[in-house]
Amino acid sequence: MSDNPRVTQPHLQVLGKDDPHRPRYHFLPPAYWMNDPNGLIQWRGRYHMFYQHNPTGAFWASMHWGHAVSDDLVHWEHLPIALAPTPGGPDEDGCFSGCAFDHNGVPTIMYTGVRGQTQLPCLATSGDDDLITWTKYPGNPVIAGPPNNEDFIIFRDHSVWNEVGTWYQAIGSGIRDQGGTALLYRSDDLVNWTYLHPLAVGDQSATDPVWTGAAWECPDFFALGDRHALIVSAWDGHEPHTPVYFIGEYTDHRFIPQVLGELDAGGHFYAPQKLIDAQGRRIMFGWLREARSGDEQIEAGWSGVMSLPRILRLSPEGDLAVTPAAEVDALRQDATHIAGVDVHPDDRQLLTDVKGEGLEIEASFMANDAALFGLRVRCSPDDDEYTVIAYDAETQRLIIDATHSTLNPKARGEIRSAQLALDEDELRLRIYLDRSVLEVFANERSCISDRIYPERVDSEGIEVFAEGGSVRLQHLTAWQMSEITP
Ligand code: DQQ
Repeated sequence: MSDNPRVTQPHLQVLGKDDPHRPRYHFLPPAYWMNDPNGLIQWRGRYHMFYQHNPTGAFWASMHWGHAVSDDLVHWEHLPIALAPTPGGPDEDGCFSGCAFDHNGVPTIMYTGVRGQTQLPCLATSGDDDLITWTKYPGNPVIAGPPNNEDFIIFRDHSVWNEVGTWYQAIGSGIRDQGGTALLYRSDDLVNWTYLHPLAVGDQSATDPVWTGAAWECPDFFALGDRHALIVSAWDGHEPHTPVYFIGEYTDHRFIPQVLGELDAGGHFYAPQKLIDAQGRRIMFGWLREARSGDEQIEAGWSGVMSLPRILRLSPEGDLAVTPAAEVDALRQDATHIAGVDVHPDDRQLLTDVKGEGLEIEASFMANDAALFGLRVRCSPDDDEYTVIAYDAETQRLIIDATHSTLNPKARGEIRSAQLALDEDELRLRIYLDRSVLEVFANERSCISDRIYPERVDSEGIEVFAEGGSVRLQHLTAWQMSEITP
């Protein structure tokens, strides 16, 4: 049964070209809705990205798998939709999230087929090296239902791996009144699966250092240095909450988490997934959710953006280190360098040589005695609009304050923060501004992403500021970034 869905492609027509908020160097489909990255895989040297996609409008419905391919993780070519619901099949109401892997040279996908209220694991394979054509396994679903020894509240999304010839998969779930879980299964052939036990279980009554949710969506389990990492998207029972990571020991097919943290504290990065490339890099993408109203998204004709590729490493302290992939540097164009700016207590300075809506900014601060310091970006000349990227020395938190990012009352902005201890009082920032996208990486460790929708065309300024003491901006380089789409 060949199910390659040559459904009408929105891919020929780009929608929202005149929308000032449509990103230019982050990946998104030509039109309509996108959410989770799916099936990330390097195949025959090329990076493939599939993604949750509604090809009928810029709203969540009728999940298909969109598809794009890249040689460098940054420039993408749009390809036909890879998976579409099959009428009368176990995925007739949607092809939800999943992963891709190599089964003896055959590209294979495990995804969640949705039919009515039922969400079950389904398999598909591709016969071509461009991963264009996919055939669904006629015996789908390959697991008939969740285990019945507990009250599980969801059963979807897949992480599949091989251990010396045996297949394992973790499926996202939650144990009612207890917390999120990833259910571990084993198989010799990908078709017959035996349930083993929960790989790990969260505690929904605990909030420190981060709440891990009522259920876990999109589990991703993999070796990281000499440990293992489990990434899950904490779901609150109704909607996305936050992606979290656990690092720990994996022995006897049980995972014992030792470290828990938030992957991105901005509240708009969700459902991340990693791929492992030929260099052994763990490269993660996540869905950057919109923050403006549903009506505005539909009117714009597009919704949802993919984050830049992020490299995951184990830090020397045994924590997760996150940095942008080096390939992103290829987008840098004209550079402006600023060296040695002393900012006096409660002062703010406009960096007159730097402005824009499509920038990378690399900055290093020496904290001195300021209580709060950092940059303001996308500033209008008269303070109508601005977004603050700050470090609070007392609480040791990196902050994004988007409460003044737009004059549009329907594009909400919030204050979000992440724990960050400085190394020898130095704050190193890498900031990616791409119209409505803001991604901030700090000290090669923390990450906060946000969505901002400034209304004014002159909201392009960059300022440096200090409150309650002074700070030294040791150096700052800003690059105009080139577009990735024609
Ligand atoms: N999105 C998919 C689900 C997943 C959720 C549906 C996470 O498979 O649990 O679009 O954003």
